[in-house]
Amino acid sequence: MPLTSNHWGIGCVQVENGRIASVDPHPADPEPSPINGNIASSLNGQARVLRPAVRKGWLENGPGPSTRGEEPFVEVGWDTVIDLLADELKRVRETHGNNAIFAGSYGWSSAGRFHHAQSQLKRFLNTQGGFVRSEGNYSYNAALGLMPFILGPFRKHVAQATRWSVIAEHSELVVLFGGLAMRNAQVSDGGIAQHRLGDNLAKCAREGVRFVNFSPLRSDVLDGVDAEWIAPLPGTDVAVMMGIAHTLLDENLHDQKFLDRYTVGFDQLAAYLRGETDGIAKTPEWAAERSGIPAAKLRLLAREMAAKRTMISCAASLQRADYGEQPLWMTVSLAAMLGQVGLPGGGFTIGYGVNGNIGNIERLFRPGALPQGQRRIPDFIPVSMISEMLLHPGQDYTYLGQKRTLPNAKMVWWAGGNPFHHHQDLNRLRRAFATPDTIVVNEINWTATARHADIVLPVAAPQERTDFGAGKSDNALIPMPVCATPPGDARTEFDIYCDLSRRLGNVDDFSEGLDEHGWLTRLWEETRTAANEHGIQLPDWDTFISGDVITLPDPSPNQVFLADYRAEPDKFALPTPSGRIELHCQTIAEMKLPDCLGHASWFEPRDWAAANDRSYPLALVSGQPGTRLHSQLDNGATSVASKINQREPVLIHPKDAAKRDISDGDIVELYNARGRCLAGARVTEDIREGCVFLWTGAWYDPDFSNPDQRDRHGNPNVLTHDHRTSSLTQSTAAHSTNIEIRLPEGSVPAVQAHAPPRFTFADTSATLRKTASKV
Ligand SMILES: Nc1nc2c(c(=O)[nH]1)N[C@H]1C(S)=C(S)[C@@H](COP(=O)(O)OP(=O)(O)OC[C@H]3O[C@@H](n4cnc5c(=O)[nH]c(N)nc54)[C@H](O)[C@@H]3O)O[C@H]1N2
Ligand SMILES: Nc1nc2c(c(=O)[nH]1)N[C@H]1C(S)=C(S)[C@@H](COP(=O)(O)OP(=O)(O)OC[C@H]3O[C@@H](n4cnc5c(=O)[nH]c(N)nc54)[C@H](O)[C@@H]3O)O[C@H]1N2
Ligand SMILES: [Mo]
Repeated sequence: MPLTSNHWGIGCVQVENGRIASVDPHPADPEPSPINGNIASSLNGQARVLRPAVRKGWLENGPGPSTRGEEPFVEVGWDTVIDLLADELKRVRETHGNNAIFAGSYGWSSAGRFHHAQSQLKRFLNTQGGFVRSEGNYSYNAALGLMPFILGPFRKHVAQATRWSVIAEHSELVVLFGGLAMRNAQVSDGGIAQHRLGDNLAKCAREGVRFVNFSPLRSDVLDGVDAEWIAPLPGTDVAVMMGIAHTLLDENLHDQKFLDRYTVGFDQLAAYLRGETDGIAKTPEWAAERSGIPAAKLRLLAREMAAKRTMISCAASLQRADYGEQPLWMTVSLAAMLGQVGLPGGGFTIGYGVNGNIGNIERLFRPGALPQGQRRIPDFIPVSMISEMLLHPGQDYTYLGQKRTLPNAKMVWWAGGNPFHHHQDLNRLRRAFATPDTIVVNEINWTATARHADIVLPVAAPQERTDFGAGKSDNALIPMPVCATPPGDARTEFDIYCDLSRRLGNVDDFSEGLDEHGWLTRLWEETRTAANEHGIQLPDWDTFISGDVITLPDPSPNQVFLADYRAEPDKFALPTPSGRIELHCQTIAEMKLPDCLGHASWFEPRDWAAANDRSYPLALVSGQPGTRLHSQLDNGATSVASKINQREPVLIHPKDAAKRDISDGDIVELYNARGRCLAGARVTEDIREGCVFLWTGAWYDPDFSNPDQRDRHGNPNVLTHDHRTSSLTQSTAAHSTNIEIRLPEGSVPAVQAHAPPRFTFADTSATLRKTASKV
């Protein structure tokens, strides 16, 4: 049976009548992902983009700002759409220049080293004079920005996370801030051949490691490890950590020798904790007022942490929140005070659980991948400033201490991402998406982003093209032979760009004269050469693509984060200005930012700070869904089976539900000043009182007949704000949102997100006649 690889794991593809019938578990994977259950049903579903489609108004009136998302589409042939695109690219380039093309195109797209959607688009546009890109991500952007100032490059450090096998052997206590959700560990970017976290945590449990989980949701840790569950109000972890740190200081439990040798700036932090700088001592009582966690509990935990070999884990979710830099900085500060950084099973890790491989496995070398070509335009935006850029071109902003200006995008091209899933404040994003002249989206399915485009290109899914998979932190090489032909007129993006660059007169710049097979064998040869350098012989392409997964050795099975720095702090000095861990950072202090000071600091989340009248008393957390990857294949069987009355489930505590007459299974309305959505109530004691949890990724389904364009389906991003964490890193802050919830008035409309958009047969417009005459 042919294999396939996705970000959530490998699978064996069953094909019937030329279409994918199911994707079954691979015997090598001990914990196969149920997300595979979405593939066949979604790819054969009615939301599939089958033909190139153009928004009616764009076809009739040409490019220009317009309210998008409501109008019907006209399906056209490939020749027509290639002409329309070639003409529009030329027009934008000639009238406004290449820096009016925004192709940041953020998103996870699909696994596969060659057909990677963003790489294909960026490579193509680089052969056409370039584009404005985006920098960073929605996942751990505050960490990417902050950590180099205080510790070192985050991506490199997260790859060096202490292994769970080391924790099982050496740790006595693991304190988790934001849990370690098994549902998230299904996923690892680029692919994951074997899910190992469950086994490794079971080993910790057998060794008697104690887990404490600070999290609004009890199920954020594997049941088997029997974690103590402590549920602070979301966004108050910094206060909790400060309460613990204050106790260490107060009871002289901090490791002054470690602080002196390995860190700088502890005195400034200590003065802040004692209240010498702002008059507020960050005592456990002070922390209790903010977080709701009793002071006595924090004191006991502080003593236990100092007495035991303790690993502190800070989930990436904590930094996807207002002032998200602070929990990171405070995690590092607290671990430094305990003095166990660099010891086996001690210290801290930021990002366990953000992908299934962190702390479990690493890759040996980088396999071949499609090169994106030479960058032509230096300009970029921090990725979560998309609405800001479209609504306020020319506006100044600060980022990592630099003053920058937002570009003026006339053409937007998105491939492999779903901003109407991933961005915050979708009503604002709709206003932003009305401003460009032209929006192009390549998609498999009619997502909300495709519906907000002018030109939609139907593309092949991973199982409909030949490729090979290799996760960014995995140890497997996975053959991905083509299993089915793409439906309708859908085709690979490589083919589309070949056609388009041929029409624009420079196809060889893009293809280098190679077809799909030529590229795959080139990238595989690069992979073989890299393997050879590690003494590993890989088979030739034909043998590999018709064979099974190849597993490579783990380069560092006993890894301990920062062990080298602890052993020889001068030889392995950190790449910070001082070469030490910066508990106070002079570089950041000198930026004089109002929202990020020179050391870890407490800021109240914005919605709480603004809420004088408490109209929106519930904290909304919108974490990653266990039944899919973000919004991908949301119309697939596993995802659909989890919905309540067609809506995304929202978890609510029995007391909060009772106050509002809400019963389990009810359709409810979530609302605040930014927007409204419907969802299905799941009443459970697993969620903290005062907090509701709505999974991300239900396809945004605005009801245009409703004055507030209420989302019918349960997408949390109609409620979230799109302010950034701080002016230091400009990162998304989705987890800091307050809402209210009620039973909706009157009857509720059916969800329409999984149906195709409206199609029409526009009269053969001037645009069509113009292009037809050229064919
Ligand atoms: N409220 C809230 N919002 C969040 C988050 C949160 O915690 N809360 N989390 C954030 C995080 S961490 C992330 S990473 C983002 C994720 O945001 P995205 O990465 O944008 O989400 P996906 O649903 O993975 O979108 C990928 C899209 O690419 C399409 N696709 C897949 N393969 C291909 C291909 O080969 N070619 C093309 N052209 N398209 C393809 C899929 O159909 C899908 O629509 O969301 C962020 N948004
Ligand atoms: N199945 C599946 N797995 C995925 C993904 C997916 O879409 N589906 N997405 C992947 C991606 S792109 C990413 S970036 C990672 C994200 O990985 P994380 O950032 O770890 O994931 P989240 O689900 O946002 O948050 C994890 C938990 O943090 C808790 N939490 C939220 N706010 C707070 C808070 O203020 N304090 C505390 N103490 N806890 C809080 C929530 O209870 C939540 O369940 O997941 C990856 N894994
Ligand atoms: Mo992410």
